[in-house]
Amino acid sequence: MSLNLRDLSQRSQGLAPGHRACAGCGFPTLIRMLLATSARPLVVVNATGCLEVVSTIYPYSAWPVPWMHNAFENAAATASGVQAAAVALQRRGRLDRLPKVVAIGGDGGTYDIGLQSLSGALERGTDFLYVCYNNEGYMNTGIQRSSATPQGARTTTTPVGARQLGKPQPRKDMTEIVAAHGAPYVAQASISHWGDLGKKLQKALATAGPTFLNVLTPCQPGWDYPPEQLVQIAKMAVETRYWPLYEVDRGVWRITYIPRERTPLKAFLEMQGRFRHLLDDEKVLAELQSWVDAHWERLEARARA
Ligand SMILES: Cc1ncc(C[n+]2csc(CCOP(=O)(O)OP(=O)(O)O)c2C)c(N)n1
Repeated sequence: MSLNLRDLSQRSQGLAPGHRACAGCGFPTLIRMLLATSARPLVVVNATGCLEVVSTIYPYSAWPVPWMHNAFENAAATASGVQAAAVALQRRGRLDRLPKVVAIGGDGGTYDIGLQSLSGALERGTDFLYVCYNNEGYMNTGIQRSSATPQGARTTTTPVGARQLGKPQPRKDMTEIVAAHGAPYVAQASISHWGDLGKKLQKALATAGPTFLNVLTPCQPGWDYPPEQLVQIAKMAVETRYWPLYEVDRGVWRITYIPRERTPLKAFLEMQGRFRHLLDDEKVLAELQSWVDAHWERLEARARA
């Protein structure tokens, strides 16, 4: 299936208009791309979080495909059960085409609470795609920190004051953790780079076995930016190398977009209120920059190997 803008714009929008995501929210773009790029029927399993809440306010649903809500901690386990059921139904002649099962969770549901069930499904080799829509916090319950929240960010549980400048710890590297399970296709993407995201979705959907996509989807109230700057912020995350775009395809690491210039991390931080308290602190800025540089160098080394 081709991936050009004209074709995409003529395809069904997928997610119905009238979902209740905030203005300036990142994940509706991701969900539309997922639904537009899939060549096979999908069954979606959705962990608790903003996406589930805003797209399925009873008795309405914005989803054009079979969709199941499940508890926070077991999206991947539920997906494994749905996948096994689909195979059994097909074996009995009650299903013509095997659907692709897609589990979707926020970073809280993926990095923290759902990690054990995700790890189990990866280890069992379940044939499914897991998509983490990563807004770097527990946004649905009022902006608490998650292990995906970057160091220095202000959240309600990592406040800014005399004793602490936002979150003390750096974010967990979930993409590497999944890659370490040996899943056949693992990638990091951003809603700002739609072509790259679309290709990764297509690859992940077409690969047998467990596949994983970690997609940066900014959150307007949590990150505190003007809604119309959604795409520019996601783009700046990539340009500053804060959010590298890469894939691990059957163990081969490849950076899929290399920014032409070394844009300082500050350019990403200053677009958002959650980092406002850091902008005059040269020492903290240098620390955060060196964390980004070290991560990028490690990624480059893996891609060269
Ligand atoms: C086991 C469990 N713990 C806590 C909650 C309360 N809860 C509902 S949504 C949510 C935050 C979800 O965060 P994330 O997965 O990052 O998704 P987002 O809200 O950012 O979309 C929490 C803590 C819950 N439903 N179940």
